Amino acid sequence: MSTSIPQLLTTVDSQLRQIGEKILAEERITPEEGVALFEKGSLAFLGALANHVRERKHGDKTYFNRNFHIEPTNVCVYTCHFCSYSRVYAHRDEGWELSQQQMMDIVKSYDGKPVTEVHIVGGVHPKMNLEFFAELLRKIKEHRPELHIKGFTAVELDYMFRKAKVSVTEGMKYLHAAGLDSMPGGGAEIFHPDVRNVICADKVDADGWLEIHEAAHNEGMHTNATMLYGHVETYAHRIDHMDRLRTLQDKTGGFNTFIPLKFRNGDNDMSHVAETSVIEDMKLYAVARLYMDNFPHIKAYWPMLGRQNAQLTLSFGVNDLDGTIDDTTKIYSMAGSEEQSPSLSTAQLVSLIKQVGREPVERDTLYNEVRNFKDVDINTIELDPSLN
Ligand code: V47
Ligand code: SF4
Repeated sequence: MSTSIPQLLTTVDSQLRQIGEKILAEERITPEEGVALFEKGSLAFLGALANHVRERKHGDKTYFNRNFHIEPTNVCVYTCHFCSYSRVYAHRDEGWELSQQQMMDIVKSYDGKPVTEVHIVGGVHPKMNLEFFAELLRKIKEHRPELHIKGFTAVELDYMFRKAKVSVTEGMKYLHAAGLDSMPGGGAEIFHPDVRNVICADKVDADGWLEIHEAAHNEGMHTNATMLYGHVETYAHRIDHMDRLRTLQDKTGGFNTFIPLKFRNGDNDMSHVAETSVIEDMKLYAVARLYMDNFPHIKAYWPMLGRQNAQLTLSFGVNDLDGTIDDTTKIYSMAGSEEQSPSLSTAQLVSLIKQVGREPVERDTLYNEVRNFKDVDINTIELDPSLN
């Protein structure tokens, strides 16, 4: 693919050509150039460049992990208009609230199974406080010390810390000591206040979100970052969002993965907003790969995109397909995502990756390689009992 890029550069206008040359020379592109890529870059142009960067960083390697989700509650004090999942506290009888025992039962149901990570994320319930979650973390670690706990968006933590009247640094140290290993990237949405004030005015703002991730990085923890795209934001808002993340990453180096999340319009206050096309989605992944030069990984979340589109992203800069999530993940199925009951066996995920000529690698949360499936035959893989 990379040998054809110089030829491709002769077919585009001078600004795109200069951007392309910078990318080939491993130079950083500016916010203006990022916007120009969205405005003028064709799918073929963006895809070729993003794939070049992806292969420069990772070759054909495509990571996934074996994880499961716990969603403690969908009761939430906030009112994000894009959210199909939450129930306000007054209507909490329509939602769910898991006890510590119920959550430990979920953890125990994976005993003996080769999962490496539990991902804990949910709504912001006014009664599930810092102490409640610290206790849960301790119990999980006591039961299964080697299980990596990736938990709580900056939105959940901001509320927990403020309610407990602790500083962000104190709160983060406390949860880290209780067993929290890393943080997922949710709650970022679009940072720019012109958009944030329209779609999710009442939760933590951009500076608060970034402060919490910085505190986690200062504690030596890694975190992810998301961007909810494809609703009322402009290209400039997307680049502004990515730029704030790129700037923090320059300072801390604590982000592992950038995860663009496609807005799904099922059953929420923004159902009148049309969803983006697959072409727009692929362009977004490609620009993300090109702009976020200091983020090691770009992840596509397959339960949201569907399996075939997730395969397609692997040619547009993506090198990670998340994990073999089981069907407790409701935030997307409730918003009308492709996968109503998202669950893939390891064999199925490996096959998806191999079908598009990439090299499946099981990783742990910190991208240490657990197993490389390069030489595994996909015709016999379903027969391997360890991969179900
Ligand atoms: O912040 C909510 C998004 C996020 C909708 O770090 C929606 O590994 C689309 O952040 N359409 C939470 N998206 C989930 C999240 C996540 C997911 C997978 C992996 C990781 C990780 C993090 O879900 C929210 C919000 O941006 N979301 N509603 C919707 N209608
Ligand atoms: Fe609550 Fe998160 Fe839904 Fe916003 S996106 S309403 S914070 S559950």
